[in-house]
Amino acid sequence: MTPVITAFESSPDRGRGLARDMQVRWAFEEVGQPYDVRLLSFKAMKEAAHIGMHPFGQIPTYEEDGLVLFESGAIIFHIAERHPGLLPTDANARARAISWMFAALNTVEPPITAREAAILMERDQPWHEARLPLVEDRIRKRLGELSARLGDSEWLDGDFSAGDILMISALRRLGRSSLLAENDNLASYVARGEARPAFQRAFAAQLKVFKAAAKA
Ligand code: GTB
Repeated sequence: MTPVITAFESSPDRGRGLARDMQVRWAFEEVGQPYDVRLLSFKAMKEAAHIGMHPFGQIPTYEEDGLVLFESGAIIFHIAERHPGLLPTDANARARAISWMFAALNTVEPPITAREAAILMERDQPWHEARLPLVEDRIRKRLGELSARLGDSEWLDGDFSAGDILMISALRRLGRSSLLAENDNLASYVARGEARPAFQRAFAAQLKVFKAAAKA
């Protein structure tokens, strides 16, 4: 069976490829695995049929031959385990690439999503003006550390891996903020990821969905 993932019927990111189906699409494209997409409205995401697949009523999910997965990191790990190309075969190098997957999700992305929440949901709070610079400093610290580790390397640890998909996806969430540009090598790293043909195909696919929804 062709794997099926879920995605927003009309993404609030307006086609910028920031919703988390994007990194799953990217992983599929990197390994050459065709996939289908089931689009969901916000209402459908909170209905029993979807909650049965995703306890938190979110996208993305993954379905294949009776297996249902949620959490983009777990889905990408599953794809990477099933197909060559996203995790090294050498056991130690593979373990290091998996560490980078966790680092992206658990260490680098949290302050970035906290900033998004501050901007999108906390703007009216009396403490917003004081909190935002604190959150941004936390991001700056992490990006400085990541930048120092990446140095002049092309990817995080040798060949491109699932760790790079997740790290670049986390950094892309900074959008047009100047935070990324403060570290030239991180801005170039993201640009290198975005230039990959697999990224381009994944981006075009999610943009097509957004444009179709906007027309309807
Ligand atoms: N930890 C989970 C994972 O990695 O899969 C998080 C999944 C998640 O946050 N899903 C979001 C969702 O379903 C969409 S991707 N939200 C609806 C809800 O919770 O009710 C996050 C996202 C949403 C919107 C933008 N944007 O507009 O730019 C970017 C990212």
